[in-house]
Amino acid sequence: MSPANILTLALSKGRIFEETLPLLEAAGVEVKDDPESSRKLILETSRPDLRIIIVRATDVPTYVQYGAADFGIAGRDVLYEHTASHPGGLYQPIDLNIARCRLCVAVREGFDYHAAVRQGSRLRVATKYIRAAREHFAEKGVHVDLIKLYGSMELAPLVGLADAIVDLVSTGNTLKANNLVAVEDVADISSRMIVNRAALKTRGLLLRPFLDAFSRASTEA
Ligand code: PRT
Ligand code: MG
Repeated sequence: MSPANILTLALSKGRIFEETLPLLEAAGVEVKDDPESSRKLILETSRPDLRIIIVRATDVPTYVQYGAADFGIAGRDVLYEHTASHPGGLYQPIDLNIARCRLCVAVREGFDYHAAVRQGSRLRVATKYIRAAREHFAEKGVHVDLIKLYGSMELAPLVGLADAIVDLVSTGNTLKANNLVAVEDVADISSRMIVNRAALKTRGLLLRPFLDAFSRASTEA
């Protein structure tokens, strides 16, 4: 548990941290360290009652669920996979509209995905997003064997590990650089504020002003 009179916010470094800074600023919070250059994992802020912990993007829901962080920010992609094994564990009050991208099916240029689907072929699909992929293909009635990967999904179709991948795309540059093309959308992705359910009850007074400020700042943006 984080100390009684201090709130702990869990963030991942990189795009989520960067896109959260303006929201923190709107809530009157300045962060004292830069996670890219500092090796610190606990960052102080200009507010004595708020600290930030830096964890892997996929670990943010875990820290919040167990109450080691009172609140956090995580992508809908990460939350969807997390809630597959922890249903109902997290309160997800606000879509912050940051770190936006699309979850897509992508294949090697020249692979006729739609023809393969029409013919009822069984496809091998590599992904980090097993739940989202399973539900997407089940809904479309496409037969797939899913292969779980933890990163660099773009490589899988190039070396014959899979026919297709389900991965996040923002600019599309990574797909293009690897001669891959997106052939189907699975979901629109943005990041959400998540809150520990017990913290909301016991520290609601401390939390509420931050939730309100983030909510206001994200709708204004
Ligand atoms: O990178 P690391 O392995 O440490 O962790 P992570 O990939 O889980 O975290 P991070 O910080 O990269 O992403 C955090 C969250 O940002 C994700 O959970 C998404 O909700 C969101 N997000 C938004 C993205 C992207 N855009 C995105 N483009 N996450 C990943 N990417 C990847 C994409 O898969 C591709 O491989 O970035 C690469 C470049 O994308 P293009 O299309 O711009 O070339
Ligand atoms: Mg990444």
